[in-house]
Amino acid sequence: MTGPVDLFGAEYSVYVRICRIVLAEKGVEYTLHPIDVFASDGPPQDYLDLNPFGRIPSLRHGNLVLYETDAITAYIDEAFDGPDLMPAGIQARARARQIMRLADTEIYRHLVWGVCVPSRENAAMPGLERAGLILGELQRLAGENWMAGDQVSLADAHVYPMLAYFSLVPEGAAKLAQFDRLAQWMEQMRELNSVIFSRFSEEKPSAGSL
Ligand SMILES: N[C@@H](CCC(=O)N[C@@H](CS)C(=O)NCC(=O)O)C(=O)O
Repeated sequence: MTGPVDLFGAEYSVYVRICRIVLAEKGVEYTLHPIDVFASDGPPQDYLDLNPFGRIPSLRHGNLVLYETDAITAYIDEAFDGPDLMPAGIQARARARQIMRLADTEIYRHLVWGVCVPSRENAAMPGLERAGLILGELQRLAGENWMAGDQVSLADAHVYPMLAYFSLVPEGAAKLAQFDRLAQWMEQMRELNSVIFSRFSEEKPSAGSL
């Protein structure tokens, strides 16, 4: 399928950033259309035509409109030239999918919404209690250099933005430092152009602290 690629969402969103990392790793040009789901009056009405649930991101390519990040990233990987972003081996692919699910069910819920978001309001961070379990398990499941397989994959793109927010919180950074392979993986990810290009505003050198 041909046609322009349009991504709808906000730069602050972890799920939008996952898609941006994947688009950049594939070398796909796209236009990012800003949609602020947390605006006081909610997302614009015409965005709800793309995603009636009002969540970001959504992707439009030709006449295909998709929402749900794992569907979007799998589509980008399969529809465009560029490096394969799923490992070749069946077991490594299974591991990549498992890690992506784990990111949605545990990391996003407990380490982003249970740590990063409350930290901005100086509120208690209930997710910190679960951080050791989550990070320990993630480190156990992860491959030697990348999350799954021997090169960057959709799983790396899925996990990084969530842990980037977590590591911006001092307590989160301290927890991550206890998991040496994960900490090293974070450093390696920070050097990818796709990750640099999609940095959250808080990660940019001029940013103040959260
Ligand atoms: N399951 C969705 C989750 C997307 C999601 O939760 N996005 C957040 C921003 S990072 C959002 O739109 N939140 C607004 C809301 O839930 O109303 C996906 O994989 O794309």
